[in-house]
Amino acid sequence: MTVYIYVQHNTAILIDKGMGLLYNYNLINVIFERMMMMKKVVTIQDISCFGKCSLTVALPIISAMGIETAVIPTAVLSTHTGEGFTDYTFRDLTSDIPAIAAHWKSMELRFDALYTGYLGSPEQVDIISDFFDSFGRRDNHIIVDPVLGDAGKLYAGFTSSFVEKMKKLCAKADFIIPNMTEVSFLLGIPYTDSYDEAYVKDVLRRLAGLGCRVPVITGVHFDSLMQGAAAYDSEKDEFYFSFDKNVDHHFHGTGDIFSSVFTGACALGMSLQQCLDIAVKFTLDCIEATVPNIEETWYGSCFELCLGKLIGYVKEK
Ligand code: PXL
Repeated sequence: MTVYIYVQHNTAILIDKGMGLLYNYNLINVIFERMMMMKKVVTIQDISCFGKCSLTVALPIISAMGIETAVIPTAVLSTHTGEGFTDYTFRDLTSDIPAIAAHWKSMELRFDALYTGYLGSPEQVDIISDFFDSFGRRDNHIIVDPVLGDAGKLYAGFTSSFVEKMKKLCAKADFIIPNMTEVSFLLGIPYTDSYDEAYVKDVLRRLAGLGCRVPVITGVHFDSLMQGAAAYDSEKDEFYFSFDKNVDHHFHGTGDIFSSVFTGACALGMSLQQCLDIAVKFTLDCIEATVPNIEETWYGSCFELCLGKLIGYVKEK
């Protein structure tokens, strides 16, 4: 029996040639549409068991955007390594990654976006680079958040050889999403918190020189009123900016929030400007939701309180 399915407007028509039957199934259409629309992302970063960053942020955020989210944990830590935590545990999962990749390859899994965050060791960066070669395609996106540091300093445990490896990984990415600290380490230039638009455009061009198609810088501000992100599409030679209200507080994990929303938006096929706008807006929502809880939630942001809004933003686009 051969069944042909035609999807037209809001209905699916099933035609069984042999029996000459013709069915019109609205319900099937709904399932069919959802299957066709459901995007798949794989995110590769650590699990900080407590501390609201990396996978515990990326997984709920990308899932809330209606995207199937596969994960490869790079390491398990008891907390993140940022300010306020000491004596954390660290279990390296580097040796698990090639076997996971081989299993997935045998199943011919395909992803609409490959998104990396915190990586635990230089060897791990090489393995992820191979993963990009295996799972990158002309029609999917490789997004690298080159997690290296903040406020002018490298995170605990990172060295200049790790920075060199990360630069090579950036060369394979369609999008990289550094903050200004990471920009300074990737380009080998002094960190500055005071700059103008010409400076941002210059460093964006130099980041594209690393080999990635679209560098995106987070936490960009030209005054104390507005904060946002800047991007450069090197193929089109066009710059993009998105700003919203600046809130004078800094919370750990907001870079992970931005990159996760950006990745989700990319996988959903939004334009670069839309990706920037939704990521900037949601990151601000999370910061504003955290301010009243600052005493209790000093180690991360209250993104959980904003997931409903994110679902709304996705529906609007
Ligand atoms: O948010 C970035 C991040 C992710 N994972 C771990 C970290 C950090 C930043 O400090 O320590 C383990």
